[in-house]
Amino acid sequence: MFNKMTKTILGATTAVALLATSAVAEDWRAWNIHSDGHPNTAAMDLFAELVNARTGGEVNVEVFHGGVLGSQPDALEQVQLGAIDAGNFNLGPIGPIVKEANLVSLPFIFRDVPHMFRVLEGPAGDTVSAAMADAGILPIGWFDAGARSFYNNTGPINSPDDVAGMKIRVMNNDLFTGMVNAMGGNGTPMAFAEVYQSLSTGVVDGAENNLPSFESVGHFEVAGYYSLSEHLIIPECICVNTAKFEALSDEMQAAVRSAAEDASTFQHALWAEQTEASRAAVTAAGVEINSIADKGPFQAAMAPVYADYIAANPDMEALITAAQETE
Ligand code: GTR
Repeated sequence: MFNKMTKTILGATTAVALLATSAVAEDWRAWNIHSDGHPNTAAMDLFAELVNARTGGEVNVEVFHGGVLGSQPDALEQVQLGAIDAGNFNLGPIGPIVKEANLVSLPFIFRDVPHMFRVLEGPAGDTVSAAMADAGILPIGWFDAGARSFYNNTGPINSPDDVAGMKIRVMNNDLFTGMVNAMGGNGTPMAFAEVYQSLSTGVVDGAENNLPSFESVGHFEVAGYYSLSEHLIIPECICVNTAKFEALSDEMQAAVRSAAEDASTFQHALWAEQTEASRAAVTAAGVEINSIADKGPFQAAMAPVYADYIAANPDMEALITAAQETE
């Protein structure tokens, strides 16, 4: 399926590539935390291929997979500085840099993934995108990252009480630490690359992520219980250093944007497939996946997280209401 979709998309690029002018070529280094076999890696490879083809070689993207260019918070700083040009980023770690991005990192703010995309494509999403662009991190495509759920090596989680007392790794954002702490757990920010080791040595009892990431980096080998709390539905972006993007001609900007859009469409299809494949793979490996009949107590436990957040960021309240009221 990869090949067929890739060929169709590449077939449509020839005409656009002819638009390319003969300006000096530039090389963009792009960050990706994932390795081979993860949908975002295939989508970032397609993005690079399409940019190179559609700009007629005026922009050459090289993607560095596996997080070799650094941790996600460091890489984001590098994008702001222009030392890294682009990448596939999760909006979770963008929240500490761009306040508006925190809208999508509030636990249970979205009803499901389609709701999240409707918000992102509406006025609230425009506000988030504009704030990111102002901070130097311009989103030009949106990836599906499903929903994040808790996993651990002690037993199934069915209520917030089951999280109490557990040390849970979270991404770097105070909202996530607050989320786990509000259930009586101990939210522990840590780089993604350190989670496997920390789970296996008992430095943390659990973590939280979507099924494809839970599988792709082997966390299922060291955490046998995956509980479908689906507490965070955070999108990811293809983001570019704003100044670099704006320095391109209109034609080149359109070519890069269309590459990001097509790579995102491709990613969404792969994501749906991979989520099911990962579910099957981890189950076959002996992981116990449990659904949670009543998520109400988890949502109720988030009341202080929202209250504290809005008290500290009163200007975010309108955006939060707009997202919640989006049909
Ligand atoms: C993954 C996401 C990564 C990274 C990671 C994490 O699902 O794609 O960008 O944020 O989670 O937990 O750090």
